[in-house]
Amino acid sequence: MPDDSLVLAAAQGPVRTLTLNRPAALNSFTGAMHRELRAALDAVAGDSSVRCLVITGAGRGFCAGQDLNDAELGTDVGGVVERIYKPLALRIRSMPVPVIAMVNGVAAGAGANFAFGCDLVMAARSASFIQAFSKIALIPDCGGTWLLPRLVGRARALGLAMTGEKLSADEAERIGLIWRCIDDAALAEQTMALAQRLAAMPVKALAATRRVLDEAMMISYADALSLEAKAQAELGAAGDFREGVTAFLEKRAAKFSDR
Ligand code: T3D
Repeated sequence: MPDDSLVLAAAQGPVRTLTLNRPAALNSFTGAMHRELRAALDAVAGDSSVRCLVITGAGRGFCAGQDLNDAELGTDVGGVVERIYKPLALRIRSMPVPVIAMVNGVAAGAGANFAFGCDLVMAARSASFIQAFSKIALIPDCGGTWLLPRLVGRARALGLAMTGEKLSADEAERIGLIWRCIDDAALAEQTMALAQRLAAMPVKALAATRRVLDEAMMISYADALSLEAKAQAELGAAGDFREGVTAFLEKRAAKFSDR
């Protein structure tokens, strides 16, 4: 029987894959899909056996942003952004494991910024990114105003946001907006290889890297150095650090387990 869940979950060892599953509407967000996604993300965060998360879309699209037909969300745009998109963006950014967006097709509006909020974006060569907001008289949300200038600079951020032009995955990689553009046929395999590689790494340190790097962008150089010292104090007292150093000295592969 086909699974009619709006978010599908699959495990491959320590890697969990969540697939947005509304392919007929390019996996655009409805209230119901938001609720399933939030529950699935919370489940991943609470499951210590998961060490890397991959998020992708079913069918030919990744996510076309807000479902513009969804009556549940259509009435109070500001409220929806505050109550639903903000917690989603913050949830992704606070996951205890690395998060990879595997962008299999078009990512538009909040769907594009949802992907950019992930730690690494792997996109199919046929995929594209569209800041579709200006076409419906909105501004970029789901973190777009914060993420875009930091990822590609003000000029490109404004160009993308104002024109709403479609950006190819090739070009997105070239300008540093995403991690890798991959031939379509190799996307799943290469993404899973990366996910398994990250899962074998000290994921607690990787999540701390994301947190400190984000915070460091908003504070002084001296404060960033202090923040690094604080994070290293915590990580240096943890088991993964002892294991990493011991493994190096014993000339063997490290087995990391902290989360
Ligand atoms: O409350 C709030 O609104 C606040 C939150 C705002 C956040 C946002 O994300 S605002 C931005 C919303 N997204 C968009 O404006 C994108 C709209 N979609 C498009 O521009 C195009 O669909 C794409 C460029 C993404 C892809 O174009 P194309 O030609 O490859 O596909 P298509 O034919 O347009 O779409 C395929 C189907 O998906 C189609 O349905 P149909 O005709 O086959 O029954 C289309 O209506 C549906 N679809 C695509 N995007 C959405 C959608 N249905 C509802 N909402 C969508 N966003």
